[in-house]
Amino acid sequence: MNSKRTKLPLYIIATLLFGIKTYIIYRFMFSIELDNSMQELILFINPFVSAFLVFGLSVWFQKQSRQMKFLRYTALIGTLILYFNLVFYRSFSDFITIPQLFQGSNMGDLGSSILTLMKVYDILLFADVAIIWYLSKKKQDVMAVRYPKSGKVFALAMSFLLVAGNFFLAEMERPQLFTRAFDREYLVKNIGIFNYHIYDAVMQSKVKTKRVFADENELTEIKEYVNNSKSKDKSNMFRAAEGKNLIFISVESLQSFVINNKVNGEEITPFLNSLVGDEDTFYFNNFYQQTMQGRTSDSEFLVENSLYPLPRGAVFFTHGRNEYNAMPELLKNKGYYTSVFHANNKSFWNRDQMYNSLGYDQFYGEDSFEETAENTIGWGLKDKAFFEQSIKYLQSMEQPFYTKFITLTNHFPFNLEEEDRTIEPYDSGSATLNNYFPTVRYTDEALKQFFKQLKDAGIYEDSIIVIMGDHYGISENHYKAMSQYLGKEEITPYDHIQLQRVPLFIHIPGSGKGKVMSKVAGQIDVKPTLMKLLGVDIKNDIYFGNDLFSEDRKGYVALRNGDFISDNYISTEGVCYNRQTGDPIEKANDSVVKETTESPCNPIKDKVLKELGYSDAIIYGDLFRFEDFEPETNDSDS
Ligand code: GP9
Ligand code: MN
Repeated sequence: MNSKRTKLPLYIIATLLFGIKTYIIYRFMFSIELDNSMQELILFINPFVSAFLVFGLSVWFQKQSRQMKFLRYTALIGTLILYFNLVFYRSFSDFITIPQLFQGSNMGDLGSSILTLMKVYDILLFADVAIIWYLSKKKQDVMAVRYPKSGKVFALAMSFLLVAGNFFLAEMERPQLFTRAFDREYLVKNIGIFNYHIYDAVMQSKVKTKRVFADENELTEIKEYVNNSKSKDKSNMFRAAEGKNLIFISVESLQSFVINNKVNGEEITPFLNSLVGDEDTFYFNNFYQQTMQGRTSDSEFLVENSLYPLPRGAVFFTHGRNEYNAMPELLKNKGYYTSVFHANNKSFWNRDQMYNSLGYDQFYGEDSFEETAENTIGWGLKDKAFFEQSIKYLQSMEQPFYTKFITLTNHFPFNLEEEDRTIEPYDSGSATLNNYFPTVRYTDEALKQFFKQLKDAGIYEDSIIVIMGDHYGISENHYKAMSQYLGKEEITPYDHIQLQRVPLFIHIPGSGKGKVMSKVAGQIDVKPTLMKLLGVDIKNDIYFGNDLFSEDRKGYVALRNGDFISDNYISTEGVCYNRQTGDPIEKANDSVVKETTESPCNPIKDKVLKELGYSDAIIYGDLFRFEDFEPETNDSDS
């Protein structure tokens, strides 16, 4: 009988047919962006790897008929999964996630338009299933395999090896692909749609269990802590901007070290520098970014909620469906119209979903802007075009409004065309640092133009404008060049913490009270500060920041890894430094104080860790679903 068998068993044929079909769908039916040949290669490989992983399991069936049946049905089910995703994608430009599948409204939308989303030629996507079906019925004898145990084990080992190889390449191409829980498009592009669904299912069940075991009483202790750490006094800025529009600009990768600084003898940020010391602007020069793996999205999370992002993964992605009591919702209750402008794909960082949970009315994503070859670079629309194209939306927007703008041009690797460069790159061993300066300058100019456009549109006077850097742009990999630029021998752990400072400007036209504020502050403080400025009642809110205009403050800023900056100390890598001098705190016998009981950093460290833990408990347990945040009275004053 064996002599009759072909060299090409059905499970191999199925792998090839299904693999090539999947590749065609990825490449030509989903609009997956491929930036380099490595990504092309990974996208080509992963369909075959996934197909082999599944079809390869068929060799374990003793009975030929079972083997054939397994291949028929897995090919059919696999194709249906692909096809559902395709139909869904045609409507939402996104891949299905498990929670979405159970979200009635999305599926309802899809239901009504489903016929328009299906094309006649889609039938061709089932061609391989038909072939596999036919061969499995008619050629069972020649196409089934009967491997000895070792052959079966070999097939299994092969498939694991291929998967490992695929994941290795993916991790190389996109480091921390899994822990950073990126965009779904990145996952699909790198590990394929089937592995993506498995990943999604694992994530989902992890999130669900933590949530299931959470209970309402956990909030009691947290509330007590939070109420003790809130600012209690009423600052002279309380309600200073009541009724004004809030225009919040999150500036990509803008760090504080460029402010009032020069490169090649030229100012880097002339416009922002003009705001420092301006009578209508509060500039915070000791303001720290507190993000983790979720980068821009983490900084958004900090700002909107005054809660900490998660120690791993992006909370936007992992807890996009939680209950929050965020700025958009609070402002909406006060009659504001709330929106976000960001010229990137809407599902990036799961923003489309998260913005709903945060209570935004509208998200102007990539599809609200006109992109051409001239007005885009790197990550997409250039900042100048971005602001320019946004003005028309602002002009027709109901006031008061809260809008958040997220810029893009100053993103790693800081590409900029020659004609957009108004200052020359720096000259060091790091192209990243070198090119950072001209893109920062470009964004500075875009901001200057935007202020003018707001004035011309008659929006400026009735608005307050907040400008904040989202996170660092220059990573530790470029610290050699950085030390050269800063004229230091090396970047020490203390310097590294100081490089986590990002600018915060609060510009209030007509205020006249503007000044430079040097108190230690962080992104966690933005929400209470702005809410008090706009006269929003947050007495019953649960948050970890302080009002930056208040005198009653905790006196420290916690970084997500447990490091902190306090009024007097900086704690990092287990060493306590004097914040002013940068010197490690010394013991009498000259040795550096490690963070033991004798270290002055120690009591603060305890609070920091406690606070981070409370914030995590809120998110993992989705504890806000148990809380009713309604303010007690309408005219409450804090
Ligand atoms: C992407 C933009 C940049 O939409 O916000 O994200 P980042 O890589 O900085 O987190
Ligand atoms: Mn960013």
